[in-house]
Amino acid sequence: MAKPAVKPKDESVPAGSKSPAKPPSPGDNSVSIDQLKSYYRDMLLIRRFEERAGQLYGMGLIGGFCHLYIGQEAVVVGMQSTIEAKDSIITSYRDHGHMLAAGMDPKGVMSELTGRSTGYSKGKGGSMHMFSREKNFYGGHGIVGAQVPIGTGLAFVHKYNGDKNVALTYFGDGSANQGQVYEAMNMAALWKLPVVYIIENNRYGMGRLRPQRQGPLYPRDADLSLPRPFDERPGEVPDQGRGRQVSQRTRSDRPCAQDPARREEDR
Ligand SMILES: Cc1ncc(C[n+]2csc(CCOP(=O)(O)OP(=O)(O)O)c2C)c(N)n1
Ligand SMILES: [Mg+2]
Repeated sequence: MAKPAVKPKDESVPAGSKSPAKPPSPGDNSVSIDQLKSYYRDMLLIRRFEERAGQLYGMGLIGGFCHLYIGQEAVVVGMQSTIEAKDSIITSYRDHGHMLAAGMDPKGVMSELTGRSTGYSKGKGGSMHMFSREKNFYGGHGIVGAQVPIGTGLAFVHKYNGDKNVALTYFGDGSANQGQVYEAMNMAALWKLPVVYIIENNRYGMGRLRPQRQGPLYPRDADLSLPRPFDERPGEVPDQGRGRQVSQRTRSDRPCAQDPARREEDR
């Protein structure tokens, strides 16, 4: 098996553009071979990192929880490629891939997993509790859905400061029914906050298959007039153009147009 391409620690490299490939310009949905290769390398780094973390966990060298991101690599690499260095990122406890995609040092993440003082939280946080102000990565949250109001708060800060940055807020399909998720989304809609909510639908709530009858994962309430430009389905090839469109529209503080077809479908 190929050795993971561990990149040298370089905190000056911005999140989402750490790869050598030139980031695409706004409105340009084409993807070059170099970009595809760099996305593939980023996904492979996450996969190899997680395989190794799984091994170390099995050997008892990682204490506490260790939630792997195997199979979901394309979600975070795709979305990170649509944002800029100062944009904020926040996610759930399944966070190793997000940290690597944000440009955090794999050695720092692995050190944290194995409880070393050289880890991102000095070895005291473990898998679910790592942060990097330099990479604008705000965790790593073990309470299901807790990162959604916090991510919405990060978006409030961006709006308040007028810095034109966005907050990417990732959460799982098993969190989508939480009350705090809807409360946060309601405030985001009312205040037109620059937040992009990404539901990572792996069809599981941790280890339990989520019942299909749960219904749609996105807001169902007509009063919650959030823009909902697209929803990805498991196995669908991530479309960077659409991802970029969402990030850019959110950044420019112009809510996306409602999708009347989708609204009709919900009735
Ligand atoms: C508030 C709260 N309730 C319950 C739990 C227990 N719990 C841990 S993971 C999980 C399921 C989360 O599923 P999802 O958001 O889809 O994440 P996935 O594991 O699929 O990535 C639950 C209910 C928790 N951590 N926090
Ligand atoms: Mg899930």
